[in-house]
Amino acid sequence: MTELEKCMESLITIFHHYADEDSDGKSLSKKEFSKLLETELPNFLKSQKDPKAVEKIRKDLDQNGDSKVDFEEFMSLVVGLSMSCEKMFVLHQQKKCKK
Ligand SMILES: [Ca+2]
Ligand SMILES: [Ca+2]
Repeated sequence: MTELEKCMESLITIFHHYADEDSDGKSLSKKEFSKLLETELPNFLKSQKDPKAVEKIRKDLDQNGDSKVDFEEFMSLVVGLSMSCEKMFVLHQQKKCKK
């Protein structure tokens, strides 16, 4: 498999690892979502100073308002975070070049 294919597989595996904990394997309940964030994105959570950050993020992601996060909604978190990371990466590269 290529690197990109591996990344996509990881996203799916990680989502289901947490989503399958209760009887509804298609989406992350509040509990499953908090656990996923705490375990898989600890650095991102540390950067959020608001203690209700997880709750806020979940509400923002929940497009269809069923208070669960499905794969599509989870992907918008991954995409959003990846885009901010990419900006940091580019800034970092530019700094390196100037030296
Ligand atoms: Ca679930
Ligand atoms: Ca939802």
